[in-house]
Amino acid sequence: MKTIKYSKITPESVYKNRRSFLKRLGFGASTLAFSSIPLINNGFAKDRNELTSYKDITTYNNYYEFGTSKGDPYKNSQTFKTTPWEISIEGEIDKPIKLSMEEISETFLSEERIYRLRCVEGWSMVIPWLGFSLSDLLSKVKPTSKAKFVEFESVYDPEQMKGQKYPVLNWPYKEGLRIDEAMHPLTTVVTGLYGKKLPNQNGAPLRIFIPWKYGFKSAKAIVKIKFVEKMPMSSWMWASPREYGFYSNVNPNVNHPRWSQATERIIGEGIWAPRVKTLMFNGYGEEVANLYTGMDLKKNF
Ligand SMILES: Nc1nc2c(c(=O)[nH]1)N[C@H]1C(S)=C(S)[C@@H](COP(=O)(O)O)O[C@H]1N2
Ligand SMILES: [Mo]
Repeated sequence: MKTIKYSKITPESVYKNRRSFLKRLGFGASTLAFSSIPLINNGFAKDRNELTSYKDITTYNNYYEFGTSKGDPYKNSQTFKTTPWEISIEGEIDKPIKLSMEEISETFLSEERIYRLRCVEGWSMVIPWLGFSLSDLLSKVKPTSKAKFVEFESVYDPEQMKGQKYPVLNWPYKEGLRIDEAMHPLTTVVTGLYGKKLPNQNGAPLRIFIPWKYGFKSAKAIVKIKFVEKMPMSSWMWASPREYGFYSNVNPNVNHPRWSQATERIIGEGIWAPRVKTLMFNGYGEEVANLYTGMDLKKNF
């Protein structure tokens, strides 16, 4: 299996760090290889936990700033400048701060995190990300009593990002989470993949990844994290509120108005491979279902 091959090329420091992270979450060392993805093989799929190839992860992308076709981000983002880069943390907090990418990499050690990405379009990949919990970063600031949500903002630079010259979305790309969702240990700041620095098309130098939500919640090339009182309006909610809600938890029981969400196609298996069943919360229910106790997830889609 590809995963075993990959573990051989993972730098030891990454693994050591991963182990300590898993300990903190209460996992034993024996669960190391797959602890972050649910071990589910629903019979007709070959192996839904197999890592997607580096090539597929880096050439089949959604990143509308660089075009709306899957191959566009790879083609059009190679010369995108990611240095210098600063992230501003602001809004309803005691002291707003700006952090350079260098400060972030020095302060927070990235570790390997294998998580499944499920796009709202009905395909999925399993990706060996490098990253750290967003809560590590957010716990450095003190939200005011008004703060209820966090809003993420991607970079706005139409000279470098030609897609921003077209009103396909309201630029800059924005997303949002409730504070408890943002503070959940699975919510990840991504800095790399396959043991390497993050490619531009995947959101360099820094993007968010929320394993139990549809891919579009995971904003790329982040420049701002803002604590706010009211539920933020994401770019996709602006574009089509009927189709894209604030929560966007992966949910096989709630269809997109134009298609079913019950199954998904695993990228890399070829177009004839059978689709596999989509799992509630993308398979991370044990970890995150308690965030939504008592909520009607059909209404709060
Ligand atoms: N800034 C920005 N972030 C974005 C997008 C985008 O168009 N712009 N697309 C989203 C969608 S729909 C998906 S599925 C994932 C894809 O991430 P990947 O290319 O790393 O697989 O990024 C999300 N983040
Ligand atoms: Mo997506």
